[in-house]
Amino acid sequence: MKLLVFPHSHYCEKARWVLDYKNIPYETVTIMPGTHMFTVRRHAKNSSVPVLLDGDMAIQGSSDIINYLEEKFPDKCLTPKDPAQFKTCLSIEEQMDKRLGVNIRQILYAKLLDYPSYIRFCFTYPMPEYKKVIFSAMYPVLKKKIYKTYVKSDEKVAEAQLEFDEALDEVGVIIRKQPYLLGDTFTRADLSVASMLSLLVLPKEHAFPWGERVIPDADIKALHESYLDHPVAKWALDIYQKHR
Ligand SMILES: N[C@@H](CCC(=O)N[C@@H](CS)C(=O)NCC(=O)O)C(=O)O
Repeated sequence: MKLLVFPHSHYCEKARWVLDYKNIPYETVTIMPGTHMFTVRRHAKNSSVPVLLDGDMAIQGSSDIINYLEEKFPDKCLTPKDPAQFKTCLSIEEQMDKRLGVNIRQILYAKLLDYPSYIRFCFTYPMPEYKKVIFSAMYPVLKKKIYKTYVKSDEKVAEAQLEFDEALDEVGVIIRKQPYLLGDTFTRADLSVASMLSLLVLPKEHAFPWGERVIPDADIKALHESYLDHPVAKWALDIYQKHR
């Protein structure tokens, strides 16, 4: 199996975590942003990663990848069997992929796009030097594209910040009463929420070496630090430590 990824992407992290959790052998294929569209569209409908390639099959999207892996490798199951729990679990995953995942990407890109060497490290971390040079040459165009697609405007970033905080607090209410989002058992809902927060809490167990890179700006560092005492940030780090 092969997993097409951007190394730092939280959706890619979610898919990779499931593969690792279930001890499934696979190869990670890091693809170049920009030209990734051609690579990904050779296999799948949209241009987004993660995409899992298994023989002739291409599965796109982190949740569909989990569904596929749960069916093919039922050991170490991450999806509740009980119908009510199943519904709640998938609903948390779907909602938080958007309310935490989409919003944190928007908030961070709004600040990080002014730091090309940091962005280059995130996208090209395991690539050969010549690809890093190509990335730098493409960056002015990529920056505009990323801004237009994910950041949009200062007003939208302010809205994203409010939505993100609200979603984080909702997760906080659940985990105040119990160790995992569905009670006493680790499920794909926990794995998804912790993955969505990986960009914020920078866990050391993550496949991408956050620690090798100093956060490029005091303002961004302050943003990360302002969340470190949030119970959900602490919980996410704990989930990483126990299950990643
Ligand atoms: N809902 C999707 C979201 C995937 C996604 O947004 N991927 C981004 C990277 S974080 C991407 O590939 N962007 C480039 C593109 O869409 O062409 C999932 O869960 O996999």
